[in-house]
Amino acid sequence: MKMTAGKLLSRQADGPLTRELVLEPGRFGLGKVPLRLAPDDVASMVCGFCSTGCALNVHLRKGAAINITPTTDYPVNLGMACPKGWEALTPLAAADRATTPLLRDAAGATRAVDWDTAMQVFTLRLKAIQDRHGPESIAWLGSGQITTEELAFLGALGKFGMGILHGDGNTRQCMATSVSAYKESFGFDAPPFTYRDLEESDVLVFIGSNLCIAHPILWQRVLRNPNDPRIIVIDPRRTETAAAATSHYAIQPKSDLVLLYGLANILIARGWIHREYIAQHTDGFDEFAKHVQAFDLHTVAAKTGLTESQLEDLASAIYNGKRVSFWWTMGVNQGHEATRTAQAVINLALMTGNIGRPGTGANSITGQCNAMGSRLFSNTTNLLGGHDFRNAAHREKIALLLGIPIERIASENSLAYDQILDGVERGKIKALWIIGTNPMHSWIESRKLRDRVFLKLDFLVVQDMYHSTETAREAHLLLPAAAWGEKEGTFINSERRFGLIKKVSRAPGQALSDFNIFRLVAHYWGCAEIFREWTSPEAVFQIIKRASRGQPCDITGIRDYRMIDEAGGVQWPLTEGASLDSSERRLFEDGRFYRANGRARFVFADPTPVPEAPSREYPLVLLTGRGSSAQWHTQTRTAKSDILRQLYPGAIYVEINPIDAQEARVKSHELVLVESRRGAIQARAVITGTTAPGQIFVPMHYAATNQLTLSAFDPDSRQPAYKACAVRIRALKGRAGKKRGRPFRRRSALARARD
Ligand SMILES: Nc1nc2c(c(=O)[nH]1)N[C@H]1C(S)=C(S)[C@@H](COP(=O)(O)OP(=O)(O)OC[C@H]3O[C@@H](n4cnc5c(=O)[nH]c(N)nc54)[C@H](O)[C@@H]3O)O[C@H]1N2
Ligand SMILES: Nc1nc2c(c(=O)[nH]1)N[C@H]1C(S)=C(S)[C@@H](COP(=O)(O)OP(=O)(O)OC[C@H]3O[C@@H](n4cnc5c(=O)[nH]c(N)nc54)[C@H](O)[C@@H]3O)O[C@H]1N2
Ligand code: SF4
Ligand SMILES: [Mo]
Repeated sequence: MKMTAGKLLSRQADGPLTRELVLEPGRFGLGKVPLRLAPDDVASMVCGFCSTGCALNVHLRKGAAINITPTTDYPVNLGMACPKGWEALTPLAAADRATTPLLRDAAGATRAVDWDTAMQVFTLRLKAIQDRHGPESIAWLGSGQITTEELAFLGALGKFGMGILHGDGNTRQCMATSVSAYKESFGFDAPPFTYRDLEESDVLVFIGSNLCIAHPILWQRVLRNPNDPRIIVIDPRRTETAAAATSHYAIQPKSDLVLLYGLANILIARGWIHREYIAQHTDGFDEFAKHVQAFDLHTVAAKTGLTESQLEDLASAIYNGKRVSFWWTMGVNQGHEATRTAQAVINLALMTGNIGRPGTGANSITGQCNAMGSRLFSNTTNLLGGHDFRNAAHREKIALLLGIPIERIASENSLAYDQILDGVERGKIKALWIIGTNPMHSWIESRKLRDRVFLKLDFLVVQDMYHSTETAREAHLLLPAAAWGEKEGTFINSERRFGLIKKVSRAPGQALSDFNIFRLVAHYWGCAEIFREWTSPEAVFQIIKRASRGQPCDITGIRDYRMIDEAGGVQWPLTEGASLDSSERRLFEDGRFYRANGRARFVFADPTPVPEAPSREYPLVLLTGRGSSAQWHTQTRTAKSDILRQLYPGAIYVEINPIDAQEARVKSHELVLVESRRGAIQARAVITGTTAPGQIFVPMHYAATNQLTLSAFDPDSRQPAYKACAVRIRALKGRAGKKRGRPFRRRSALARARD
């Protein structure tokens, strides 16, 4: 149902408004922060796309940002940048920037309104819903692409100021699995590595990571490795990374857990393990060793599609390496048993003593520029600074620190993203506030989201830099946000490094930084008192510091923004008084983990069946993921650059193996119908050996892709399993454009393997 101004008023009339609004618009002049840089300055700041966290020099002329070059003396990228970084200024100037708040009117059309009207509508509507249906009736979805200070503000405002119980973010789509895995295994969400480890290993194992495309500058770091390293890629597809590796193990999709247990079994059986390390620093090894005995060579080969000798090679590469590092990304995190799979990677590193030394580690590479900020400071999956909502002492600590009554801090965790959407579908959650994410495109099984979830909402607020995104177009109220380059704050990259972003450009029209929007909301909601100290991003950074004290992510030793700027970023932890003696630091060098007894834990479970195995009717496995280094997610930003647009196919395409293409009578560049039980889409055929027979690949950057995917989640992390569901293909044109192709019937290798 679309909300209209008319409906809004009638809802206000029939919904009791028990609280009074605080309206002092005249007094609340936010103004625009003046540029602090000199008109012809060069400002170095971290990139706003991926979690690599490269530093870019933005060149100003007469106060206008005109060009970008990569920063040469930054420890992350050493003068390199990928196409997105070079083109980072272009999306700011796009014609579809949201420049004023937009409110949907009675006819369903939107009209521009001023901030006062927008904030009145926002507050009245949400308070009316909350008063009538209780604190569980509104929720927010945030983003790993806004600053740490903005995430902390949103989390504190939502939970402590507005009394919202449920808030989550797009980090759930991406990193929830690593968070759960690290928490259980290490006692804290702590990726242990520093990027230098990429250069110091002699064996690098990449599991479900297409580093060349998704983290191109990290791949450059691998190429700088002077040890002639053995690079191993475990991925069903022969990706750019797999093709460049020493060896590629093309496993059957979602057979990773079996593979990793099988490798553990070989290593244990041959005594290729580090007994001393296991005894001194870990718990649960004996049970684990017993558990993996069932994963014998024969069974593992049959389930993974690898040969027994490939398995033995892989195990001996791990054994023979002096410094073995394991790296994983979405091929692991986005699966139905993802947390256990990530932990199986961790187990391999622990049992071989490959952790806490240069060139080693069980290393999850994160995704978005500030996924790490979201993981620790967004007050969603954990209480500010990696604390626990369910722990009374933690609640007391944070209440004291923020000067709020402890009753304002819920003693329960928030619902996860998918549970929030379920709540909407069941009519329990009536309003959503979506900030810096585009779920209409990126969420799994998007038809369901459109037809069964969003339709149920009484009120949808979207806060985005563009008015044109798939999600913004559904909004009852759109709040125009300033973007990267138009505001300041910090991002935390994959190796735990705080980096700075700066304001080098003015936001268009009335757009405000997310930070200032949150300040406005606090004011109009009537809870600005709690946020007296939250006057600027840097003031909030000081609050975050205090919240981190005594935690593994303690950053009380980072003085201020200037220190981050001058040091080339600072990795957590840095405790008060500690000196920053190295620009690249890794965790666990002393073998002490964050669990109460200081030991890491072997966590494991039995493998479970995939939620939707290929069948006669839908014989192929659909893989999805990143398509090129020039495309970013739902393409709201990268599609705005003429230069980037030349670097990838403009229309949706599907990669099909030649054998499957022949069987379905599909020719190169022809249109293909790709169908799952959820939907059917058309895509251009790219016939390639990259995907194995029985599998197809469709990039996630085109909105149609998620019409095919199936709502299935890892039970521990509740991260969506984007990477495997059953589909079929059909040629839309026959050979000479006359006949329709016959439906594709061959049994996939996976289906056969599961028999
Ligand atoms: N250019 C570009 N870079 C990006 C992004 C972007 O949109 N564009 N997004 C960023 C974000 S948020 C993220 S999370 C990262 C993602 O970075 P990656 O995880 O590296 O990227 P994906 O392509 O999603 O998935 C990686 C690989 O997993 C493989 N895979 C699929 N199923 C399985 C399986 O069952 N087992 C194994 N072992 N592998 C499997 C896929 O074939 C794919 O090659 O990239 C970040 N970097
Ligand atoms: N099929 C399939 N689906 C996937 C994946 C997959 O591998 N396969 N990967 C998943 C993963 S890992 C991820 S991380 C998600 C990403 O999914 P999304 O988060 O939906 O993707 P983005 O396009 O990055 O969306 C960010 C939004 O924020 C806006 N924005 C940018 N900067 C700002 C800002 O400073 N403030 C505000 N308010 N808005 C801003 C952008 O315009 C855009 O609309 O997609 C997931 N979806
Ligand atoms: S690799 Fe990532 S951080 Fe570096 S320039 Fe490219 S998108 Fe930006
Ligand atoms: Mo992601």
